[in-house]
Order: sequence, then C-alpha cells, then structure tokens
Amino acid sequence: MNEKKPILVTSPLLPDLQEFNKMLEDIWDSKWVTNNGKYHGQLEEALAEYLKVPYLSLFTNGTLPLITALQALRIGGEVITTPFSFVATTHSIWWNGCKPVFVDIDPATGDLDPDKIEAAITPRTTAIMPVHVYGKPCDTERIQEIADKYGLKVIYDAAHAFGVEVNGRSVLEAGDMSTLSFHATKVYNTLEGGALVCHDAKTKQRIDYLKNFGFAGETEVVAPGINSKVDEVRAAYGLLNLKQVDQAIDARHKVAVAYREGLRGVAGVRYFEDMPGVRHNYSYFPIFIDAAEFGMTRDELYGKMKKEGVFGRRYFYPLISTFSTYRGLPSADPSNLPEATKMAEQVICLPMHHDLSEEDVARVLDSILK
Ligand code: T4K
Repeated sequence: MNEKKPILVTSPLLPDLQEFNKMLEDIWDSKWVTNNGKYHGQLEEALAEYLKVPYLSLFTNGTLPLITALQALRIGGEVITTPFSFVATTHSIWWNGCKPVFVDIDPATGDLDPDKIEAAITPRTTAIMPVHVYGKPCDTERIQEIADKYGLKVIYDAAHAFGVEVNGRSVLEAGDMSTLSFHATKVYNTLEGGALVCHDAKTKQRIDYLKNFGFAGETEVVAPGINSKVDEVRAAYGLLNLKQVDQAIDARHKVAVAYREGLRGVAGVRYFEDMPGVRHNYSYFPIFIDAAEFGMTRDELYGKMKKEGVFGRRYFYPLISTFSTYRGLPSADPSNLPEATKMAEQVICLPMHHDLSEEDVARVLDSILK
C-alpha cells in the first residue's frame, strides 16, 4: 500500500494542534485579531532573535517585502537581478516600474555571478537584487564591493535562506535589506507569510508605515503604502512553528546526507555539497542531469520519477527571462545567460522536507537509479 503513496516535493511544517487551539482561544477571548496584535509583536521579536537580526518586519507573504523594499529604498531605473529564481523576484522589480536587467549565474552555486555584474551596470542602474537560491549564500562581499563602487543598493531575496549563517553570522546581515518567505512550502512557514529585514530603526519604521497603507498615526499618511499586515492567527501559528524549526532542519539535513550518499559517483548527476563555514537549511535538494552522461534527459527522468510516484519539481524552469513579460528585454537573450539556461534545463529538485522517512528517501533514489 505504502508503495503507492505519492512523495511530494515538500510538505508543510505544522504546529501542534492542541497548542494552536489554546492560542486560538486566547485570540478569540481578546477579540484582537489583526493590526499589530500581541502575537504579531511576539513573533517579530522571536524571529529577530532566532535569525540574529535587529530589525525585522512581518509581511503577509514573501512577495510584498520585495516590492516594499524597492519602495522603501526609493529604487527607480534599472535593477540587476538573476533569471534563475521564482518569478516573484523579477515581478517585484516590474511592479515598481523599474527595468529588470538579467545577469548570468555561477554554476557552482546557482547564485548571481559577481564577475558578470559590472558589465551590466549603466548610468540608470540603481540596485542589485540577488537571490540566495536554494538557500546557498551569494558572494555577499564581492557584491557589496561592486555596489559600493557604483553607489548601488542591494536587496537580497532570501526567500530560501531562513536560518542560513556564514561563519556564525546571519546571511540576512548582508546588503541594505533582505526578504524572507514563510510560505507553506518553505523550511519555516506561517501558512502564507514573509518578512523584511533592515539594519536600522528608522528604516524599520518606514517599512512598518509602508505595510500599513502608509499610516503614521491615526490621521497621517506619509507614503503610498500597501496592506501587508499579519493577523494574530498566523502569528500564533508562526510562534509555534519556530519552536520546531531546528528539528525540521536537522531532519532535512539527514535527507540531504542520504541523497548525497545514494547519488555519489553516479555518472551525469551533479548536486551541491555543503559550503565550508555555512549553516545550511536544506530548503531544497536540486540535482542536475547531464543527459549525455546519464543516458536520459532531465525531462525523461522527471517523467519516470512521476510515474513511480515521486513528484520532484523543476525549480527554476523555465527561466524567468523566458516568460512573455520579460523575454523582449535585451538582457533576457539566452546568449547572455548560458549558465542559467543550462541549469534550468538540467535541474530537478528532489522531495525535501522534515517528514521524509528512510523508505521515502530510498524510493526517491530508486526512482532515479533503477
Ligand atoms: N522569492 C523566491 C526566491 C521564491 O522562491 C518565492 C516563492 C518568493 C520570492 C515569493 O514568496 P511567496 O510570496 O510565495 O511567499 C511554490 C510557492 O508557492 C512559492 O512560495 C515558492 N517561492 C515557490 C518556489 O514554490 P509552487 O507553485 O511550486 O507551489 P505548489 O502549490 O505547486 O506546491 C509545491 C508542492 O508543495 C506540491 O507538490 C505539494 C506541496 N504542498 C503545497 C502546498 C501549497 C503541500 O504539501 N501543501 C501545501 O499547502 O510555488
């Protein structure tokens, strides 16, 4: 029976229902359900502490903090970014009336290649929006050097990088701001949710105005803000999930170790190793298929796995730069993006979550190897 159970790419981390019920009763009693409630405040504080950042603002998803970061920093003109991400990254640039400029990635990490950034800078460039794709930290030092040299802002899309640290320091310290997604499919989730991290109290204040329609007090509106306020139910859920996220990351780590053991030495299959000094969160486990060496194309393997009930995902295929909104941009030309194009054609993200059993992992490996 168990043989036929589908194995999905991810599964949400869910809090204990009894504890959640208790908090729901408390919310019901208080009759304060949204707009900066008690649990909202507690979650902001708890997340800031867990993530080792001083200033964090909760959002209702991981897309609105990207849009708001560009607003808060008053970004216009051109923004350099990666095509190898989820569409929300580039959409946030478009929604701000800016022009995305795609730069190729480093095949060793999947992240924006710092060596290729300078050639894409023009007098209209105002910002760089890199992504710590799969939670693998970007070369933040090199990116900052370039940003400083040209006077550019840096906004990291850290949607995948919850809890990721480099030499004991949060990856969210880098750049001017970083955004997180707490979507149900992420390592840490609040059903839907997200956050924007900045480095000073004044900027956090501006972000908090922006996520509340621009209100600064009862009668004053200081900016054309949006509504991205997190309600008490999701904040309570988030507080409970925070208690078990370390355990979930440990479970994911075990899965990653088992996948690597199972795939080591297999011709035509590449995967990432851990980076020295990095606390990874194992948010995804991408493998890259070289069809000639493996004897099967990525899509053939993807189809075969599905037939066997193993539902990986081709994150991030197709490349953002190939979607109709963006494909006319000069930087979207595939000849400008050879590494991203190749990675998008080779990738399959294997099932990766806290709830995979040893049998599940064995089934995933069998679906690739047998
Ligand atoms: N920046 C980056 C780099 C991102 O990756 C994302 C989102 C964002 C920004 C924007 O953040 P948000 O605004 O979304 O917070 C998913 C997620 O919806 C999306 O959050 C995520 N990235 C993206 C990479 O993946 P889909 O369309 O692939 O999800 P879906 O519905 O196909 O679900 C994937 C698998 O998860 C399914 O096989 C089943 C499982 N699943 C899903 C849900 C929703 C469950 O088991 N339970 C569930 O409730 O986009």
